[in-house]
Amino acid sequence: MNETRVPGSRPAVDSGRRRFLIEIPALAAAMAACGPTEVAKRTGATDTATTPAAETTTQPTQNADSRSDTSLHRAMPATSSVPGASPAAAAVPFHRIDPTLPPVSRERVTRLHFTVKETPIRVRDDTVVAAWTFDGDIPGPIVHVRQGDRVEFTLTNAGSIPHSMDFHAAQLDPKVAFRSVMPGQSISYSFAPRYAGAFLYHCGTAPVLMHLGSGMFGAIVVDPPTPLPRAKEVVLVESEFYLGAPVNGIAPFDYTKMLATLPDLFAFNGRPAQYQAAPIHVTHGELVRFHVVNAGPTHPCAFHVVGEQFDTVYLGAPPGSAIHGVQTYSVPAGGGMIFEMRADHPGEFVFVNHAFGHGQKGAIGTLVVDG
Ligand SMILES: [Cu+2]
Repeated sequence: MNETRVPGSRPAVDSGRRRFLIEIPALAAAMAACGPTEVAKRTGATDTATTPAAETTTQPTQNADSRSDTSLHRAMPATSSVPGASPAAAAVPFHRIDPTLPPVSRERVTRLHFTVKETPIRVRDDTVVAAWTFDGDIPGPIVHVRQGDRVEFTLTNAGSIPHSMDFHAAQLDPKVAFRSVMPGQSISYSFAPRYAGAFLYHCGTAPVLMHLGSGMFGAIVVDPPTPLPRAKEVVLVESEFYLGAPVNGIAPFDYTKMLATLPDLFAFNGRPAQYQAAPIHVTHGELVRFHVVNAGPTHPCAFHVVGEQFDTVYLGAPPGSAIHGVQTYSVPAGGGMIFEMRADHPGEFVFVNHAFGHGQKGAIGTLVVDG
């Protein structure tokens, strides 16, 4: 923003949807909190957050992004939307999300540039949602790096309201690195993961429940310095859907329902039951490693494979924190764990959130062990 005003007050000049949004006190406060220049000045050189875009605000430092400021909640839009020209719901195609963990780069520096896109996404044959996304999909791209390697990250906000990025694999001042970025603006920061594991990333703009619950999340997998044994590695990001009545065939995410914490649907990788329709295949005898990240935003994921046991579950950074001979283990909302099993019996094995009301709503899939 390049104007100075008190959070919650009306801007001197604005128009269209932007004006409508900014007249909502919550959004005005959130947008006012996005002036990073003063924040960066105050925080010194302890992190690498920078602001490529020129912003000249003299707004007093705030961070609506990471505080539980309930006053911000009252005037938030109650549902997500996808402003601007968007395809008709019927024209939005379905695609399965490939759960395969991409190979880790040989480079010691990983450069990521994500773009926020507010866009309709077909999550089932009969359901198109008004999603807020990283790079246009739910979940965002799978990131795979090594412990200690540097991640240089840039977020560009091509959406209509402020958004941000909170990497759970990073240890940074959230007021700086995870602050909101205005529409049309970018933010950059870097970090070197201290621990290996399967971590969540998500938008941290207030109210986080609304942004996380509207599709703004993904997984970053951090390998330990000594790689784990070779395996078929898949990433499953569980999430919940709280949907309002469709408008022109597109169902918005519903904040009131998010607060009520009774989801309409669950999913692994953004599509309810997609791996029942198109299972994940592994080879007989193969070690299978599930990186299970729970985006929530609210419920745990009691991860279980019917007819199998986990030889190892890494509760924290592998190879430490391992427990063995596990039937089910809950991944908390905002957490990630690594589950290993040996595919030593051919057949079809259902993996599920064993909180079965949640499994029944879509947190379920099939692992086929080809004989
Ligand atoms: Cu957001």
